[in-house]
Amino acid sequence: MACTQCGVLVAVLLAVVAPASAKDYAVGGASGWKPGVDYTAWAKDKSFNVGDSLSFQYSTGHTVEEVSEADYKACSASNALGSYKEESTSIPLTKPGTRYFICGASGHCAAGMKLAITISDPTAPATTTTASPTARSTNRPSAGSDSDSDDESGAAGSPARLVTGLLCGVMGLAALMG
Ligand SMILES: [Cu+2]
Repeated sequence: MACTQCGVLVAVLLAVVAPASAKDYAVGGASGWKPGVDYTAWAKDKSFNVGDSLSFQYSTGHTVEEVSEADYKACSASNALGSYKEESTSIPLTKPGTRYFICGASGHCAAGMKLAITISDPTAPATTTTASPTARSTNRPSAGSDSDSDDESGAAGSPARLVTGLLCGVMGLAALMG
């Protein structure tokens, strides 16, 4: 079909749509940010990505201090990179790496109010390239199904294909009406 611009449009659309999958993690789940919660266990089964955010909910007397790894291990808030005490603190995860948070109230870090998370960048160039373009190489001269690759991507590309189809429809309409 004559839809040469669709590829570009889809790329733009996907780039716009992708951040919608960002997650906001309530630290500690229903427990919130308080002593006696195992935040290592809480974080264990979660994967934090750039674009997600952490939400700390706590009562007065507690704080959220972002600290270095060494200060995390030492439970020291005296060189905090960021300090929050609003009882509701949202931390946007803007770049990959490991970040450390503790409570600055005396003894609370030692009592468990410490959280370390590792943030990944899902858009990093890792496995995003498509499979090798050699699929149409020399063997099998008349297999019948090696015409142009319309049917090959199957389920893997279906959201993108759906968007493509929609766009093509809209553009077709526009063309008809113009
Ligand atoms: Cu505390």
